[in-house]
Order: sequence, then C-alpha cells, then structure tokens
Amino acid sequence: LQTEDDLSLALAEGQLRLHYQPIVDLRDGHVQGVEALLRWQHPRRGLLQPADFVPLAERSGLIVDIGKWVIDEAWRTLENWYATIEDCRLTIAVNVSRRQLANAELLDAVATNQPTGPAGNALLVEVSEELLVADANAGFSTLHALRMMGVRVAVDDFGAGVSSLKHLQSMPIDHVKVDRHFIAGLGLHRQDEAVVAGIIGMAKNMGVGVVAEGVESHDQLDALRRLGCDSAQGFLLGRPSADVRDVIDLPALE
Ligand code: G
Ligand code: G
Ligand code: MN
Ligand code: NA
Repeated sequence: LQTEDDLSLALAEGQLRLHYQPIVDLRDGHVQGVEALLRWQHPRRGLLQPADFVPLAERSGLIVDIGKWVIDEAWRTLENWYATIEDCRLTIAVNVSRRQLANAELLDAVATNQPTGPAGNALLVEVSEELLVADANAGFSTLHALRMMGVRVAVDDFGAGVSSLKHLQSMPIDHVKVDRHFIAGLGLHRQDEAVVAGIIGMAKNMGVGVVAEGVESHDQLDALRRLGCDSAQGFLLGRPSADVRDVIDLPALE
C-alpha cells in the first residue's frame, strides 16, 4: 500500500501523469476536447489508477497540491495546442474533489500561467453532484469564482448520486455528464432511455449542455443522437491515452 510520503515524493519527483480521453461533439462528430485523468507512474508498481491513490490524497490533504499540479499541467497542454494548432477551440476538463473546492489554492492555480487562446473558456472543472448538494455554500462560492474567471463547470456522474433534476436549477453549472450506468442501459432498458431523455430535455430548457459518459456501442451512440445529446465520451470514441495528440487528432465520426 502507498503511504503519504510515497505520494508526496511522487508529486515532487514528477511521477504523476495525465491521461486524456476524447469528448466528441455529436452535432459534427469532431473531438471538442478532452478529459484529463490522473495516473501515478509508480517506479515499482507500474501505472496506478486514481482509485489506488486519490482517496489517500484526499485524506492526507495532498490532493490540494496535486490538484494544483493538474491545473498547471492542463495549462501546459493548452499552451502547446495554442502554439501548434491554428484557431484552437479545444477544451480540457479536470476533475476536482470536494477538498479542493474548499481551498483557495485552486483559484490561485487557475489564475497562474493561464495561456491566452483564441476562444477563452477552454478549461472545465468536473465536480460530483454530491459535492454540490452536501456542501452547497462553500462549494458554490468557489464555483461562482471559477466561472467569473471563465472556467466552466460540469457535474460528473450525474444521476448516480443523491441529487435530482430539480437541483440543476440552482447549481452554478454549465454541463452535466450523464452517469455511464444510464448509458449502458440505452437500447436495453426503456427506463434508462427515459432517464437520459429527461435529463437532456431538462438541461436543454435550462441552457445546460449534456455529455454522455461511458459510450461503448454504436447502438448507444445512435440512441444519444436521436435523443439530441450534445456530446459523448467513452471507449467507443477513445480510451484514455498518455498521448494527447493522438486523442485530439482522431478522425471525425461518420
Ligand atoms: O481514470 P479513471 O476512470 O480510473 O478515474 C476514476 C475517477 O478518478 C474519476 O471518476 C475521477 O473523478 C477521479 N479522478 C481522475 N483524475 C482526477 C484528478 O486529477 N483529481 C481528482 N480529484 N480526481 C480524479
Ligand atoms: O468519474 P469520471 O467520469 O471522472 O471517471 C472517468 C472514468 O471512466 C475513467 O477512469 C475512465 O477510464 C472511465 N471510462 C471512460 N470511458 C469509459 C467507458 O466507455 N466505459 C467504462 N466502463 N469506463 C469508462
Ligand atoms: Mn470525470
Ligand atoms: Na464521470
């Protein structure tokens, strides 16, 4: 098992990595951006997943410094895109946990080393719906501050947790990411199609974008297009990869 000291060293010695998964715009089939997913390239244990060390990072408080590194790395990736891609409109989403929203370091990191691009609003943060409900005031003020800085907010794993559609109204958010358990049931369970249709309808009425997570089949993709879902992410479209260039250079969907 990893210790706090190991993780602290990992951060200091550059063993953390971001892997990137494409998010595809279903209206034109093009990659619109990526989600950055944290990995630990451990010298002896190989590539560790967030489940192996993010809970430790949260318990110990190291998640604050790690989260700062994640934002810095996202800015470096964007800077690289801006230097090499003409009129770049790609976005990058990072995951942010509760402890980070309660801490001013997040806002400092966002304000520091932000590259200038053609579109602005290139950074998104993904937060869990639990965080929005349980910790409304502390969380909301950070989210409002982020949005003032041009950062957009997405609710991760939407529909899986304690929140409900009616909360959408009061949340300072720009997108919802429909939990992959509902997407898995598309074409199989009518209730899942009804839930996804309901989220899409509600979100549209409130001007909130909808991203489907965990899209693994063409049948699911067809259903999402039929339902008018804005964007999709999942193994069908692309797995998380260490090479962000491969991810953004994917050919457009048919
Ligand atoms: O990459 P994977 O699907 O294993 O990610 C699992 C979970 O780990 C995701 O749901 C995500 O919320 C969380 N996660 C991934 N990267 C980060 C990160 O940079 N910071 C935090 N706090 N959580 C992350
Ligand atoms: O909670 P969050 O959505 O941030 O987590 C993203 C996680 O979901 C990543 O660990 C990623 O590996 C995983 N993931 C991404 N696409 C798919 C998919 O199509 N199917 C499954 N089962 N997992 C996926
Ligand atoms: Mn996420
Ligand atoms: Na998610």
